[in-house]
Amino acid sequence: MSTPHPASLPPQPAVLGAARLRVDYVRASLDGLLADGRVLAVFGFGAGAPARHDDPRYLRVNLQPDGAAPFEVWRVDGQVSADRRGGIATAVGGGLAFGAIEVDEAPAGGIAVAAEAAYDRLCGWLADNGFGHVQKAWNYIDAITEGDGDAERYRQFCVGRERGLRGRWPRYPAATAIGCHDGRRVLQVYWLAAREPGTPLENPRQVSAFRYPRQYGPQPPGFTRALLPASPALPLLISGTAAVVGHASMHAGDLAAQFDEVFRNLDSLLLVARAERPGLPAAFGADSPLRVYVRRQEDLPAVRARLARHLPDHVPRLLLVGEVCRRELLVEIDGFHR
Ligand code: 3EB
Repeated sequence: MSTPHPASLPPQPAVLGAARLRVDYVRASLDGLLADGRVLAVFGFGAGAPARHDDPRYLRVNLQPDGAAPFEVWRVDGQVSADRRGGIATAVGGGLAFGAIEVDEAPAGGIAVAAEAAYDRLCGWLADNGFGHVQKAWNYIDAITEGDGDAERYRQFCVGRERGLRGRWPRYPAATAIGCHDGRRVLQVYWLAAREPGTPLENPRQVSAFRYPRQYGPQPPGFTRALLPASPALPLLISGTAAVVGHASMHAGDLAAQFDEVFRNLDSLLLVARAERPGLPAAFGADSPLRVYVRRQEDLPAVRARLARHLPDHVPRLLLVGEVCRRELLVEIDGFHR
């Protein structure tokens, strides 16, 4: 086939040149991974992972993995340029942006003020850099359920997050909020942003989190259950999904029953996503890397066994010890799907 003169080319289908993202769990050297100019971000997990790297694309999440964890690697279609300034680490490439910020709670004056500062600065960076649309935000919060009633740290985080946004986001992104126990009292937020808005998805089995009733705190959590990016080459971004039906926690203390409920929620979410994008596979597969957050370390063997019943072996999964933001919830799953 001869190559037509560029001027005679028909308008390109939207998928050409559209942002792409590949997410993999990889066992390799960190320096080796970062040598790839198309890597947007690399995550290490727990005390066994390097605490930091000069390269702004590396971030350690302080959650203990189940055994020796691989790195989670995000790759894009295009050269990535990374930067660290004013305490925000960022990487831009292939039409996407990764960013991470850590805010020390003590000088900030507590978790609410730290969350407000983190989200205010996140919004500022996005506005300055033309990435108007956060697709997903991950939030890691020390001692997330400490404090009673409205003083609980997660509820205060929700208050601060909303204040920091100052109404600047037309719609909520997908999100994860998980507790760690590293004692640092440093709020860690990172995000994936695009230039185009995506489609927020809600789960018909669950009350939208941003409509949770007052009993869960003064500020309903600002997130959507999943976000379908505009580019069909980007995966569905699934928020942290726990055993919440309606707005209630189900099966308090019963790990197996909570697990089944989480998978009913995920199945329901996939149905909604497939109604929007019929090309999405009906079941999780090799391109659906999932993170499984488990409250109690001693539950890990049971979680491994439970996962084997719900997922075929080729679905990549990473088990991390982390606390769901309601004390009675033992497990939460988030991830990507395409
Ligand atoms: C829930 O369904 C579980 O505050 O950003 C999941 C995902 C949860 C994200 C957040 C909270 C958040 O309410 C908790």
